[in-house]
Amino acid sequence: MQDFDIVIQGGTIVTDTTQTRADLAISGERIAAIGQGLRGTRVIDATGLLVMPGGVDTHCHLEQLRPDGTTDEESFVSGSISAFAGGTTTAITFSTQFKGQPIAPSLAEYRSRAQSAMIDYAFHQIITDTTDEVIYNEIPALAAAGIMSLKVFLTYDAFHLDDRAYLRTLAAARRAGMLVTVHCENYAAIGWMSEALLAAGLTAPKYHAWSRPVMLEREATHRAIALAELVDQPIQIFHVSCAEVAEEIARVQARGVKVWAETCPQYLTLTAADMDRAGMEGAKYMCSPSPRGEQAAAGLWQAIKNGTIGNISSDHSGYCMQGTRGKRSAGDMPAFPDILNGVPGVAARLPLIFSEGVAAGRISTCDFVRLTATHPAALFGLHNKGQIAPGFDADIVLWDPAKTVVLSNEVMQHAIDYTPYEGRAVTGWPVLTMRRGSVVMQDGEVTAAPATGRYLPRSRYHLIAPTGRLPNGFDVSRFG
Ligand code: DUC
Ligand code: ZN
Ligand code: ZN
Repeated sequence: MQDFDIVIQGGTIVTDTTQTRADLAISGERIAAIGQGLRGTRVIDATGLLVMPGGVDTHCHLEQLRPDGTTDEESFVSGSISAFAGGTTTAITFSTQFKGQPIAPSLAEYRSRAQSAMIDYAFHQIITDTTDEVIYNEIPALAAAGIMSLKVFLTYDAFHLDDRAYLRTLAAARRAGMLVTVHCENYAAIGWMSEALLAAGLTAPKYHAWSRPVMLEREATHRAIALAELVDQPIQIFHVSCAEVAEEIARVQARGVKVWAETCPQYLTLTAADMDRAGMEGAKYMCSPSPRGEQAAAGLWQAIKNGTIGNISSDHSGYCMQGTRGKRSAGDMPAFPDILNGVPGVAARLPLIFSEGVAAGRISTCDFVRLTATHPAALFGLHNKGQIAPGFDADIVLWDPAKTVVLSNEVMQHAIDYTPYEGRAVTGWPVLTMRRGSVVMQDGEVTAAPATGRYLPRSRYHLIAPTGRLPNGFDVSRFG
């Protein structure tokens, strides 16, 4: 019998649909075989462990550029270390267009920075300014460069697209065969609410949640979907925070509209009450949409179980509590609208979802793999990722389902100076991470060298093709 480069022996192989006691063989960078009694030059003992695809995190902010020429604090190197520590091997990160500027220069800068990554990576392109040049030349050029997903924000001064700009982006994406991801919150209402809260002297972090209640996410989600239906452009709704929003999505999914949904661990584990702490402490839990009430997590788990939500990403968006580039970039005790929104979570994602999902009996181990690796990879056209089968990249995590770990900032191994999950105990832990056949983390020690990650260009794929159902049969994207 042939000797493979590596054989992982004695574990339980988990895919999105099956769970089998078998050996897994790797040749070079790829999975070569699954079977019994496989022989390898190197043998890894996985007795008592789950053998799962490395996590695919399709929403992860690393070294994101800022308009002033600086970047967010989590670099591609530190973010890769944190990803590997938490069992994730692939991430989609964000290239940003700045208002008043073309895409190409910031994309070139971002691509160059990304070369230091150790994870394999692809990009979403954030669209903030829909000039004719962007719509008719730069978006098609993105597709040619393998960037097949756009992100648009329906809120934030610096990013917000109005309905017409959103429609132009949808039409351009349809022509280019891309998926559009959408941050759904009502811009005008949040601005108006925030001004009123400040006028009333309500400035603390907890008022972040008051400034953007559920109906503002629900309304924007409804509008984002309705306009996508007008154009017949598939979309994924980012970071769904509660059942009321999931219900908007479920209703149109039932009609066959191509709308997918993502949620994140913070909406399953944190609540608005976490922001109600003294001083700046509450800012540690501030993200957008806001964490919701006590009942939100139960509603989201229901939407996960019934298939409305198929992707659980981290939305890793880390900002330090100390220093001048993070949560305090506008001062020591800024009012809530001036505090950067986001929480770190690329390392915590898989352990939190395994613990709250599988160990707590809410989802199966196969569901876990589907939600955190297989479906996100398929939805975003990462065709060699997210599955354990011959021919796929040998991105593997060996997972101890019984190991209990108390989360701490040190364990996260990121560049951010806190974790919102400090002190939380989880059951289930990654003990070894392999990226394309190389062990990159074992027992918490990350060994990958910078610049060993690979850019993953994508091309057109069927899953995100338009449905062909157009109002009055008129394809507005050919003219609009
Ligand atoms: N939306 C994101 O997707 N990430 C960070 C902040 C935000 O509002
Ligand atoms: Zn967002
Ligand atoms: Zn994000």
